[in-house]
Amino acid sequence: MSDFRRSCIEQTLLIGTFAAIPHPVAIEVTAASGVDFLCIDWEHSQIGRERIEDLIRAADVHRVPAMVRVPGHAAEDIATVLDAGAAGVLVPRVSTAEQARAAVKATRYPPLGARGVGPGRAAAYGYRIPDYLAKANVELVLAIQVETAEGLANIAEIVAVDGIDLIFIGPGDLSVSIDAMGPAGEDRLHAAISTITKTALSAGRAVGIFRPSADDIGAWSEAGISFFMLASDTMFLGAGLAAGVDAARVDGERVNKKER
Ligand code: 3PY
Ligand code: MG
Repeated sequence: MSDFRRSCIEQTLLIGTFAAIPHPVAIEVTAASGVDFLCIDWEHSQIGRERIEDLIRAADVHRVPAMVRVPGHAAEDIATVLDAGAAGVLVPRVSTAEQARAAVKATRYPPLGARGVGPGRAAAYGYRIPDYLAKANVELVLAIQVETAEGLANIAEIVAVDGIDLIFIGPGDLSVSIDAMGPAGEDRLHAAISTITKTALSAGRAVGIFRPSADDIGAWSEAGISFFMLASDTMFLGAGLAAGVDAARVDGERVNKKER
């Protein structure tokens, strides 16, 4: 089994981030930061299919597992990113056990699933297909997102689906879907996240969540969540730049009193 999948399944603390900047330089900078993994976000950023393979390659240079969040449930998209060498896949908006089973079918080779065999990068462009077939089912991480009211209602059936490694909570979509946005919805959102977490953990599934900042990682770890997607490269770039500009302005204006 890959170290990445073992760590996911054994619920070791893992800290990663979304990669939304479609350039290998951004991937290399992110990979060198000390993250345990990164997740190329094909759902919410403008990244083309060919570029995804180059982004995975850039993460591989640093030996950081790169998973990909696919845009939807299409088996072809899951096959594409796995053929490109992704360490795992994150499938968004899984709301029923049937959708969870379809994700397993697309990710796993027979007998667990029905993924097609091909000469992609993951199989050394066709030179190591038998080697890849022998290890893919045990090495690849399959994470599904539960982030809708329907998914919340069906959580017990979803977590019971064999072949899923990790239930990943998307608090943004979940808050919109259950009408729990903003401070007024905080308690309801918290309760929904706790329900998903407890149900998944009691079925033996690891749990992950997106957090925009590191402030409450400890609190969610105490609740049993072990896999954290901390913001994204674009969010860190924006926050880092804004903090630097603010600090420079304060220090500069301390001595430069001229009006703008
Ligand atoms: C959400 O918050 O909806 C997400 O999908 C975060 O990854
Ligand atoms: Mg979402």
